[in-house]
Amino acid sequence: MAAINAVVDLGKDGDIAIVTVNSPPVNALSADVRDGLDGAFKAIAGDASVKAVVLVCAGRTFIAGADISEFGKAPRGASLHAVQDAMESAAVPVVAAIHGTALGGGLEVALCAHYRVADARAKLGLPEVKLGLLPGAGGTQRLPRIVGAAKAVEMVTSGTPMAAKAALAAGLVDEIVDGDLTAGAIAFARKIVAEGRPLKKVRDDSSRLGGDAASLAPMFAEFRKANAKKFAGFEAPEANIKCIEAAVALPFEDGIKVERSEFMKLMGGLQSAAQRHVFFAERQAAKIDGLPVDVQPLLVKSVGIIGAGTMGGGIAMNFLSVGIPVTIVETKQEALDRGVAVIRRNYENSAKKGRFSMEEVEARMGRLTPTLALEDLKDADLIIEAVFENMVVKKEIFGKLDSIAKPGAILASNTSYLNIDEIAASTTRPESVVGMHFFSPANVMRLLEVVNGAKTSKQVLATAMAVGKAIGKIGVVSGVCHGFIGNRMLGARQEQANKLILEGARPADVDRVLTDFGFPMGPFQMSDLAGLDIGWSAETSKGVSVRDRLCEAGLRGQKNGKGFYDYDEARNRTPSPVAEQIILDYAAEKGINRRDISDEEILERCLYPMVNEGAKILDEGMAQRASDIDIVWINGYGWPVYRGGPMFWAEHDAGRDKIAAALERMGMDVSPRLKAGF
Ligand code: 3H9
Repeated sequence: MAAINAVVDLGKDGDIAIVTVNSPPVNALSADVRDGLDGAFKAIAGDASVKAVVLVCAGRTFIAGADISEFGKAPRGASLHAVQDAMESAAVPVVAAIHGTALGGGLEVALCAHYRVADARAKLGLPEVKLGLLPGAGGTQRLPRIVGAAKAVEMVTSGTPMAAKAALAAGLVDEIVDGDLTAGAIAFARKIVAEGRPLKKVRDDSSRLGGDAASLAPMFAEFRKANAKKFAGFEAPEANIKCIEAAVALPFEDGIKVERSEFMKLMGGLQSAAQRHVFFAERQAAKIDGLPVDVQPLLVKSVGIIGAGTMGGGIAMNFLSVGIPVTIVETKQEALDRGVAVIRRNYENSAKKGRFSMEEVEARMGRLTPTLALEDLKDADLIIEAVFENMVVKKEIFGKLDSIAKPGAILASNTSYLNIDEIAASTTRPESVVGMHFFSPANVMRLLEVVNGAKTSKQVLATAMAVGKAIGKIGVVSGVCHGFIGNRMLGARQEQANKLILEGARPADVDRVLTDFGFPMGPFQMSDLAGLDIGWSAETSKGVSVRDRLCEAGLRGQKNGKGFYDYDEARNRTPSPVAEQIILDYAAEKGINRRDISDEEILERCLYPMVNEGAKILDEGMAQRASDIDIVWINGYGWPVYRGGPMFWAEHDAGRDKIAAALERMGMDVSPRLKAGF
């Protein structure tokens, strides 16, 4: 085997040339890879003894796409299009041998091979939409020519890959290889040479598109309508659809021009920059600053959960679903039974929707041990306390756990506000105590704030992050402060929202401005959903806030159909006149002169203080990096991903200086970072 360069080799097996890409971690199409492929195909073109070519990748995957880290930088190396042309116009058949994930530019390269074979576990897809992009290397024109326009439009707008078996059925791969992929691909190449099969160019065959522009117009119209809500706010899905329409309506070369122009528009836009930022930020969040390389996470083979309420049950499901047994503890049999029943019902509902079988429901439930005895947690590797937010209760539980849990067990609290260090101090092993703050519904929401106490050991912190990953969460490390990263910033937003409705904005105005911005719901819709009476009690209520007054008047939010909004049986909402009057009366009592408040002011007052709080969180070292804050807000609070998170938005859209100036005008204490940079 001869090296073309550091990342591409060219070898031969008799008269079959083998081009191997070896560019860890994911064989992305960096300048070096493109140069290597360019060199390899040039060498092959000059070698008359070659009868066919196999393109294969070393390591864990076939080419996983263009190298995203090169985007936005000056172009370097061979162009991808030149490499694709060289493959497609090769004089001998080219076979792409796919394992792992052939994604984006990777699949687009494979689509320029004349044939494709795949490992049975391989996946093939065009996920560019998730980066605010579209496949810019012919994918929107070639994919529909194989799988049809209807399937292609679904694939490019969802970014969801196709499994090898489905790809075989759709004609996207020609054969599935059992056993060694390279050997299988070589055998396949020999077979097509022996059979004298043609050099199939995907671009030349439009017979599988599924119709012409006129006959497919209703399909596109229907697709847009069905997905309007899902795509709202995003630019990339529509651009992807347009390109598939072009594949149907135009000759290949003209379709490519449409693709190119739409790609360049997206690539130069803020949404793609934001979504690419999020891609890297998500991976960065997993890294713990200053973690010594020799620190290995502990093994977690069994979990104990205290509290079988909504949070405890949701948390338990995460573990049961990935095969980890859970012992769940409650104080009363009735509450325990109710919690277990909710878990079962959730699983059964998923099974009814076809997500998995009823046997799987039983397998998951079989891993759950309900108990009333805290002592039953003595063998658990990880214990997560998920009782209500009360420091006295939590300290008591941790004190007891200290004498029950085995040495080395991790003691975690799901608290969303309280001081982990104070909780840890009720044990003799604060190094084993950590915060694991799940978001509701805990079996669905991807965010996990991992709270690093003053005495939490590095190994325990690393284990909590690793456990999060194992159950499919995105862990973000937070320091100990009131509300940690997410709720602390939420508090800054809520404070302004509460003031705005007294000063003249209506709750529905505040909610509309934030949903127009891209949040799935506004602060008052959120309060209604959570329940206005969380943390409120009739006995202690002093009527000193709008919330107190609403609760005193019997408004509890969605749970009783009355809150800032009235809800009908289908949960449709209309602004509540009762709430409105309570707000007006309260404002009058406080002597507040109500005035018209613009949408712009609502947006600025809700979001700028949040950014400021984020900057303070960085000042205090409570978050490891600004991008972690973005990940918290995108995954825990519905910040629109195409706006990159609050810190990205401040930096690249709203402008840090503008925010700082506005906050000064509001008389707020401004973090110096807002001027200096995050
Ligand atoms: C595209 O192709 C555009 C074209 O249409 C046209 C152009 C003209 N580039 O996720 P992991 C890094 S757009 C650069 O933890 P996994 C990643 O940052 C692209 N780097 O592994 C991480 O680095 P680090 C379309 C990349 O096993 C490391 O690799 N393709 C790229 O859980 C490991 O990643 C995509 O959107 C990349 N393309 O998952 C696919 N991909 O270790 C994006 C990964 O320093 N990639 N890295 O943190 C993925 O979906 C997953 O990485 C993959 C592996 C499924 C492949």
